[in-house]
Amino acid sequence: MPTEMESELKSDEVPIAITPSDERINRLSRLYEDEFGKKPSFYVRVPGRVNIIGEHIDYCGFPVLPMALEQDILVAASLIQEPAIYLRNANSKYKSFNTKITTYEEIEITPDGDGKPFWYNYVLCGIKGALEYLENKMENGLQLYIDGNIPPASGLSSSSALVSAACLSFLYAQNVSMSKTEIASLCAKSERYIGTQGGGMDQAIAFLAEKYCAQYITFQPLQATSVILPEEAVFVVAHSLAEANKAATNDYNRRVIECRLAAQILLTLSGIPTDKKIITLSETRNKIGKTLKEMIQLVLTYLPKDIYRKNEVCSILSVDEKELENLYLTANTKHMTEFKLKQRALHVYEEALRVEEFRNICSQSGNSKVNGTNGHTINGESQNETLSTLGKLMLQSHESLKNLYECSHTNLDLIVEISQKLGIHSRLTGAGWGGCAVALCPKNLLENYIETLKEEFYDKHCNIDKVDAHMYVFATTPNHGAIIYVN
Ligand code: ADP
Ligand code: NG1
Repeated sequence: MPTEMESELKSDEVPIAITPSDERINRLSRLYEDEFGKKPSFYVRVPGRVNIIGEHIDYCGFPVLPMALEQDILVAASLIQEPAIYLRNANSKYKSFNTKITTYEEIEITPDGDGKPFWYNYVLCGIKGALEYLENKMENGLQLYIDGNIPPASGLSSSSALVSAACLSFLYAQNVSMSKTEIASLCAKSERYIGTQGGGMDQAIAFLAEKYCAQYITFQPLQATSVILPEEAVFVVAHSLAEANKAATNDYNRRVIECRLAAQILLTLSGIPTDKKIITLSETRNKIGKTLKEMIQLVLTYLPKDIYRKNEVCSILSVDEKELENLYLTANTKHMTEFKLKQRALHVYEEALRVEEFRNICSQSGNSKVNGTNGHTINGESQNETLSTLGKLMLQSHESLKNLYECSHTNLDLIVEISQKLGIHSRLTGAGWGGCAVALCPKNLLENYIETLKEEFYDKHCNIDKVDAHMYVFATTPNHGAIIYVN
């Protein structure tokens, strides 16, 4: 089966390579064989990601700047001749699950008793999305064994890696190939079956990532441009030890719909006719035709209040409450009666500006490297200045997420504070309310920085022995995107 696909493979499709023989693959292969009585016929590997800057703006249509991690979801798979999925997980906390598959309409994604999705629902999201794309034409079922090492519910995209790995495995099993951007968009759509209205950053970087560089990702159309990060910078991820499952609360969707309402109001009050369709803050800016800085002023003019009540929003948009709920709110936000529109819109436009600034600084320092006027070695002073400017943008991002977007956590704030005392700037990464912080650390301070976090945060604050803390704080290097391994 893979031979045909391999011969037709285009450069913009997910790469297919010979399965490497490493300890992790070999272990997964043994587990697979013990369970299913045969060796897997292919593997799919999808990385997690850390977002360097551009938080909570992908669903508003603005560019983001993530990179893929070494940590991933690895799936061992083989085809079966019945319309069914058999799911196993190398981590015993994730229980086995089997199900018949007929049509995508019949795949139900329901939460467990705590209102949290069962782990296998993320797999079902990927399969549901793929089946919908295939208009229910399915040739093979699958036996899947999953091994993931991305810290879950921590803002490093474990859920998207799982959804994407399932979707990619299923499409490959049906002999379907797609471009990386097509499959990334399909996976973003598929993950929304879990109930959260994500923007697509995670699935985009999962497929479009390249080794050694971050990606500047734009939406509509989806596109990724490599960003070379300054040579002297190391991005360190530190877990706050607070997990936050996005789909278990309505925190995430609340922010999404507050942005939708802010966008609709800005357009309406600017006198531009709306067709009542959902519009993003980015589309609103395009329609109004203003710069990001001008949009910030417009937010202060048209959305001056700290709190907007439902009836006020209805009256500005000339809709009744039922219409407002049906047009703009999600199942888990319909009951909301108050909205913070100014704060959310300010964060979005200001964060979008920070992403542009961050990218420009990186490309300027990258260009000077190419031209042989490399600031890293020739002028240490200018390199320090670059890192400090980039770090400050990350710190401003954190402050904004904490104060305007209200999605930080006291542990994250403490990590940021401890880092700052060493002159290192950091920010929460991913959705927040817990999860991880990412710090921009100059290479020469790396060892000292990680030791300080182990002592001041993990040991003193969380009672975690310095020796065990290495699991929670690590330096990253940008990794490549999804890949399929065959024999
Ligand atoms: P994240 O920010 O990591 O994407 P989410 O809250 O969106 O966090 O999703 C986390 C959920 O994804 C977990 O609660 C679990 O259900 C699922 N998940 C993550 N990693 C794995 C894994 N290795 N195996 C099974 N399920 C996983
Ligand atoms: P995490 O928390 O890493 O899964 C979520 C969204 C992203 C983006 C960020 C905030 C999903 C699948 N992911 O990421 O699209 O909005 O929050 O920037 O919903």
